[in-house]
Amino acid sequence: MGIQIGGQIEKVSGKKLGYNEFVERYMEKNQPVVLTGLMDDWRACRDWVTDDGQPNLQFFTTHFGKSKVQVADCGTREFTDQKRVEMTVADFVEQWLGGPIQEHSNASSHEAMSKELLYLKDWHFVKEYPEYKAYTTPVLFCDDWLNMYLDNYHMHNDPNIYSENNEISCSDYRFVYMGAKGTWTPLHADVFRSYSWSANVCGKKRWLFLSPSQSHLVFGRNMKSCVYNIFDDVSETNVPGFAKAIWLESIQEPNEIIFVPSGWYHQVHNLEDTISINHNWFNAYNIRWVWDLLLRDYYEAKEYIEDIKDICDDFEGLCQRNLAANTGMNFSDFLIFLARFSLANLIQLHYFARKNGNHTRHSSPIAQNFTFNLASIQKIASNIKSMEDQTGSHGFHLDFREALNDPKFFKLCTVLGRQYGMVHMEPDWNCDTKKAWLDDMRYMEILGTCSSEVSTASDLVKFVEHAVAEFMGV
Ligand SMILES: O=C(O)CCC(=O)C(=O)O
Repeated sequence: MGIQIGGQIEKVSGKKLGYNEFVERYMEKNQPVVLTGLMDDWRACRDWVTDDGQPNLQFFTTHFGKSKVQVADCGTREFTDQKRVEMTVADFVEQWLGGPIQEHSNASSHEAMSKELLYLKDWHFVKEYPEYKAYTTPVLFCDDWLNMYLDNYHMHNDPNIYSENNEISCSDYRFVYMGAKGTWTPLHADVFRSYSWSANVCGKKRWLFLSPSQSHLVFGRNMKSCVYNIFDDVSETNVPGFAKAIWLESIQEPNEIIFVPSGWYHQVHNLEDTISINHNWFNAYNIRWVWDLLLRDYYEAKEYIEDIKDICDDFEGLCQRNLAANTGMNFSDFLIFLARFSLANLIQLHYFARKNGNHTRHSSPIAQNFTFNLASIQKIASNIKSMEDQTGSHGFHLDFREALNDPKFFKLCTVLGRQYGMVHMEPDWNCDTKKAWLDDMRYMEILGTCSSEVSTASDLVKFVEHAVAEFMGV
């Protein structure tokens, strides 16, 4: 029996959709949408596509042929994902052009037919070729805390976990995907339960989505193993709810961008030879999802080693190390990220108030956004604090005064200002130099009136509360 499709994802003109409307209708409500008309001037759409709309594979070999990339063998499962191999782009293109020609009209026999179909995935193209400027991120997706942060800091720093491999794979979440007709991505929800957007430079994709309220229906009885391929003959005994799941579908055409909300499980099939660009990101609207996943993964990591608890010197430490290895960050990483980000928002807000007058902060969308960010961080930090009885407290250390002298932090602040300037169409609102920043910060009473060091969730809550009270008149 096939899957039940309940409807199609809405398609909307991205040119006509204002930022606030995108927030209200899709980000805040966590609903998927396909946006058209946002890729008109992308260099990728010219350079990477032949006149007849096919991937210009020769261009990749000539210009990026030496890049080492991860390639999934779509016919071979390895644990919860497809088997991956590393190869150069030139070798990938050669195999694609020389590979077997296969027809895929019936998705139900997909696995048998997709043997040796190679799919280049998760290519950190922007990191590798920053000068090339293949595309500009649409403004609707610019409120991106994840990539802003990773451009300056690592999410996790433990040298025991932090391998060279990790260095590349965790450097950012901006990717290029390339695959022939028939390549596909198994059912999953995105990393950190982030949002993602995926843009078709050429080719066509079929997306199948399951809303988070139904995600339990694709898990086995123990809620641990997720269905791999929804077109397989999924056993009623192993996954009792599967037949009840109602899927949403989208056929994504070239030059269309799909917005994938947090926690929506999805499976994706390339219906034609396809190149796509995608980003994962999170911000104040979905940061709650990131924390919920982290907490769930923490309990799972703990349960997994429960039997060695009594013989373990530092059981909590081991849980946190395993959490970082499995999820990509642990509680301290998350807290330090939140602390840096709250300071950056606070500085921007303070700077805004000094430049434009305190009275403008309620009417300005940009100031409202910084305020909203701080409020969302405060909520999450309070939640982490309230869990500390169960999870223990998680040592991290951030000295705000030291951060102010750190060039990486300056960059984070500056990029934050620039991004929100773009999002709210005030591109020039923040064009001051580093010197001006420093002068401004000297007046930051906040660092004088409450401790400038944070090392627990409680410290962070206090700091943000104090900041909110000081600058927002709350
Ligand atoms: O395009 C694909 O094959 C998968 C993309 C995806 O899962 C995503 O962007 O979240």
